[in-house]
Amino acid sequence: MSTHYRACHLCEAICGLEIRVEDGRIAGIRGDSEDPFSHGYICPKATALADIQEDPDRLRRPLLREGSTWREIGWDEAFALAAERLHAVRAQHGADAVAIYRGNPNVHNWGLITHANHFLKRLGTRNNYSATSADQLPHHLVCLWMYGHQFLQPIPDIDRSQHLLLIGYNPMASNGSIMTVPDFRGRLKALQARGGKMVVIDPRRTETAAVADEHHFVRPGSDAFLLLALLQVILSDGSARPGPDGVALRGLESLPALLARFTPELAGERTGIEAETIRRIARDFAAAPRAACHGRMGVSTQRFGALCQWAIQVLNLITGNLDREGGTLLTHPAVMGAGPDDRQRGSFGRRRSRVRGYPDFSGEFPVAGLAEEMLTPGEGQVRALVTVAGNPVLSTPNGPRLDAALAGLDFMLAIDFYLNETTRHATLILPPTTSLEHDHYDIAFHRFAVRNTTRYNAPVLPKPEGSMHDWEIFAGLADADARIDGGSAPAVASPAQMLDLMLQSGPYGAAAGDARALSLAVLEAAPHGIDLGPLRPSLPQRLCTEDGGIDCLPPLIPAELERLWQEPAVPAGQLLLIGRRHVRSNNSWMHNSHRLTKGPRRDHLLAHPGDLAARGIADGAEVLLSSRVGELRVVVEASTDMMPGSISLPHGWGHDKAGTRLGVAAAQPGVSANDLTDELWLDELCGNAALNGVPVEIRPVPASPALQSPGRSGG
Ligand SMILES: Nc1nc2c(c(=O)[nH]1)N[C@H]1C(S)=C(S)[C@@H](COP(=O)(O)OP(=O)(O)OC[C@H]3O[C@@H](n4cnc5c(=O)[nH]c(N)nc54)[C@H](O)[C@@H]3O)O[C@H]1N2
Ligand SMILES: Nc1nc2c(c(=O)[nH]1)N[C@H]1C(S)=C(S)[C@@H](COP(=O)(O)OP(=O)(O)OC[C@H]3O[C@@H](n4cnc5c(=O)[nH]c(N)nc54)[C@H](O)[C@@H]3O)O[C@H]1N2
Ligand code: SF4
Ligand SMILES: [Mo]
Repeated sequence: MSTHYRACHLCEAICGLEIRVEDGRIAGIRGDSEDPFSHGYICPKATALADIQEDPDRLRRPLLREGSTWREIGWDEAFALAAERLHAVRAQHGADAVAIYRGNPNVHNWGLITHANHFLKRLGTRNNYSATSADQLPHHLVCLWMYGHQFLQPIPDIDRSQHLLLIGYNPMASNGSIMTVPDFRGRLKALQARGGKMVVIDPRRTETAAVADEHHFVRPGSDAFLLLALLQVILSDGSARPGPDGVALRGLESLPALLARFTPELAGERTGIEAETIRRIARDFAAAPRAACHGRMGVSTQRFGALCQWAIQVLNLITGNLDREGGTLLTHPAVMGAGPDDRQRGSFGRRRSRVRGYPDFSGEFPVAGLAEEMLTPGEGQVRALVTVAGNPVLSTPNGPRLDAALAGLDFMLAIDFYLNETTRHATLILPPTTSLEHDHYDIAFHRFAVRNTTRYNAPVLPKPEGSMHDWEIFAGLADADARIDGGSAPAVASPAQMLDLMLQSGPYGAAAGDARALSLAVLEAAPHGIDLGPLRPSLPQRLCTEDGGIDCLPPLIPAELERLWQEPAVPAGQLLLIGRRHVRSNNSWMHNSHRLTKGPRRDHLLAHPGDLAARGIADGAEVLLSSRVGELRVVVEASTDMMPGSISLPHGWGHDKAGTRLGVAAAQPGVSANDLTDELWLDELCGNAALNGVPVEIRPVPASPALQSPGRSGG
């Protein structure tokens, strides 16, 4: 028996794990009580790492599709075939005919971060897509505009804050987002014990709302009115104390006039929160000694997502909480910290997408436009796709349209260890090792953590014979691609070798004269991780704007304010669809784990009893749920935790697409919320998918002789 320490890579909380291995198999997983950041906290998903490891459905060898049958082939043959087919598409139709989609685990498995471009850049396509544009794109855009860098994201300093205002964010289920916060519950209890308070704004009384001091229902998609009213109250009260001191705050003086018309009365009509309550929320926030506002999926993926994220930054800034202990602060990670010296600042609108002219962000187009690039003929039409760790048929708006588009491609390559709703369209699937079979460093999420820590862990299990790590797959593909032109790809260092260099030359490395002199060897000797201290103020030094100040009023914001002003009110009786996450479910995968999927169903619709009664629908009935793009059958549960007019369905389910072999999930397939979300329902400013606030209708299933089981019945 052996014991291993390891950071969990499944979500953003990066909890420390203690993993016992017996006879080459995982015998137990529990929290690593010596992790200086998570202190032993874990959630139920961590133990399901054993299920991924053992899952007979997980692919172990390259899989080639011949018509409707699949056969395993060798790696060399697979690399050569992939390179050849992608080369042929480019030779005939040009580089842009190949598109790339990178899914969520790209930021959780470091070999994908360090090595993907070694191959993908060779494809030379401008058709890059990722989960970012169905997620946090507005955060990056606003930080690029205001602070000059997409990754300069101020993080709520929960451990020292006295007041948290959380909007469209459910860390009790998600364990945090753009705020790496292992044991949110424990940290919140400490905040409340020192007299602090948490206010939650959400159309559903969520698990987080249940432990809040105050929860207010908000009409889906209306948060921009609320946030602007909070700013308006604080500015007109004269209680603003903008900061940080010593930083030029460009454009701030224009805000009072621009925001004057966004009153609490208007916000009250639009949001459903009373004007007087809005005034009090604003005054409580402004008066709190140390406060932080954070908004996530609920406000990021809606039609005014970028405007909401801008308003949240301005709220923290005008109350003096930006770059202040207990407010919001930038992190100082051991590697890849954002600052004026790096090249990852980001860019916006340098190019336009071919079909609908959407702007790019940092070289990526909005994923809501991917299907139309495949379906619309003409020069530059996408004819091949490479997916890396993503399942966009279930994850992106109007999944069925993408599903149909994938079926018509000339070639698709998937780098993934499951045959699923998306990868079933591939000609070739290349499965990497599991995360426990390779070493791990969390490159992405130390950068967004509520405390500075660092942690490297060696592989828990040996690399099985004949398997490849993600990074080795990219190296193999790059080589095969180079060979077609008679060359060879440059040799690559391993992720660990790259990490060692980054650590040594980073802010805590010997090169910077730091006493800790971090290196790979130092981290290897400290498998529980190393604490680098609480977040600390760092402005204006870290700002990357041209004049070194903060742009409080980015050029496109006034037009956005006008767009919001013109936004018609939601018609009475209109139902609006919102999303939901559950602590035992992880995006579109891990539904093969019996340990996670057993128990009560979690893929059902939630609606207010009044909305059901008005339509003659009983609690527990099957209903038809429809939007502009589709219709599906689903079981509905009546819940007074829902705001009237809003209706909630989780995403990532819908495992009934033909040709996949998801064992356990097939018994409980669920339906996909993205059969109903709309590829034209976007944040028009940046093209981010508006997955929340989608207009939908429900009706009883008409009495019919041939009753089918729940599933997709349209789209
Ligand atoms: N309606 C609605 N839609 C949503 C959301 C919502 O809230 N509502 N949320 C959105 C958000 S925030 C996100 S991030 C996206 C997520 O959606 P996607 O980007 O599609 O990501 P996942 O659903 O996590 O799919 C992960 C895929 O990666 C594979 N995989 C897992 N680990 C590895 C690995 O180490 N290597 C490789 N090569 N493959 C691996 C899995 O088998 C699976 O196929 O969904 C978005 N879609
Ligand atoms: N267990 C688990 N954890 C996860 C994931 C998972 O799938 N499962 N996914 C991971 C990923 S990829 C991400 S991005 C993070 C996301 O982390 P969170 O942002 O915390 O995710 P959600 O649970 O989707 O929370 C969004 C909340 O917004 C609310 N909401 C919806 N529409 C509106 C609106 O118009 N206004 C307001 N104010 N609220 C609204 C919803 O009711 C919901 O409570 O979670 C990560 N962690
Ligand atoms: S909260 Fe996230 S990181 Fe922590 S154990 Fe659960 S899945 Fe892993
Ligand atoms: Mo996400």
